[in-house]
Amino acid sequence: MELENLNKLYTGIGKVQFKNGKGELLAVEIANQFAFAEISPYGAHILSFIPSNEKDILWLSEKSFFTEGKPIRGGIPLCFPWFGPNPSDNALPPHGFARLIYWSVEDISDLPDNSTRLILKCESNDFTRKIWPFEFKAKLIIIIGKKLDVTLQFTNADSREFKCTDALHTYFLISDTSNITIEGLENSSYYDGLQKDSLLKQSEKLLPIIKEENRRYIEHSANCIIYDKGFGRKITVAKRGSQTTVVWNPWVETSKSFADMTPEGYKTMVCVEAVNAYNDFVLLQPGESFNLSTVLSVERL
Ligand code: TA6
Repeated sequence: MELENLNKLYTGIGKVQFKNGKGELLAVEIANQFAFAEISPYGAHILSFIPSNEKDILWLSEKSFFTEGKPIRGGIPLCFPWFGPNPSDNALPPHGFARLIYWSVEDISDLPDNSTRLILKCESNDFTRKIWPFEFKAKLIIIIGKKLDVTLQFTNADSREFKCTDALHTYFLISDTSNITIEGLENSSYYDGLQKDSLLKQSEKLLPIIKEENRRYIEHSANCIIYDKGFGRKITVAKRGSQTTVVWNPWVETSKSFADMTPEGYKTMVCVEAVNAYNDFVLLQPGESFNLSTVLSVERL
C-alpha cells in the first residue's frame, strides 16, 4: 500500500508515521507515552525501541544493507522457517526467508493501557514455495509499551504437517562488551556453535563477553538480564514459547566475514535470542498455530 494511504488509514492512532526509511525501505515510526519504535515491513523487522528517557535498547549496524533480498543486520531479525543454515541445503538463505520478504500491515491500534499494537502479516507465495514447499500464514504482533512485547505467530495452512525451527534474533545495544555480563544462564547446558558436537554446562552465574560466543542453551526458558555498567542499566529479556536461548557475539575475526558490520561493531552489540531449535523444534498439524514471544524491558541500575 502507498505511503500516503497508510498514513491516512492510521491517523488518530497515537503517533504513527509511515515513511521511506533507510535505503528507501518502507518503515513505520510509532511513538507513545512509553517509547518510540521504528519497524520496517521488510522482514517485519523491528529496527529501534527507545523507551522514554533511555537510549535505544536495540543495536543496528552502521553498515547494514537496507536492500531487498538481503537481511538487515541488527534490530530483531525473524528466523523462520528455519534457524541457522537450512538442514538439507546450504544454498538456501540462512535463517529462512521471513526476514527477506515484505510483510503487510494488518492493524495498528491503541490498547486500553495506552500501549500501541502493530500487527504485520504474511503468507506463503511463489517465492516462499520455491524455498519451502508448505502453505503457511504468519503474523508479527508488536506491542509498544513500557516493555516491547513481540510475538511471532505462524499457522500451518497446508494439508500436511510441517516441522520448523525459528527465532527472534534480537541484537541489543550495549555500551561496550567489557562493561556487560549476562545473568540467567547458570547451570544451563549449551552447544558451543563453534564446536557443535558436545554439550557443555555453564557454571558461572554471570556470563561476560570477552571472546567470540555462539552459545545455544537447550531446555532454557528463564529470563536473561544484561547488566551494562557503562550505560547504567539492565535489560531483561523474557520469553514465551521457547526452550532454546542463543547468546551470540561474533568478536574480531568472525566480524571480518560480515560486509555489513564495521570492524568495531561487535563491541557494542550482543544477541540474546528466543529460539526454537534442536529438540525444541515446532511440529504443526494442518490448521495449528504456534507463538514465540520475547519481552524486553529496561531499568536503571
Ligand atoms: O544466532 C547466532 C547465529 O546463528 C550465528 O551462528 C551467526 O552466524 C548469526 O546467527 C548471524 O547470522 P546471519 O545469517 O544474520 O549473518
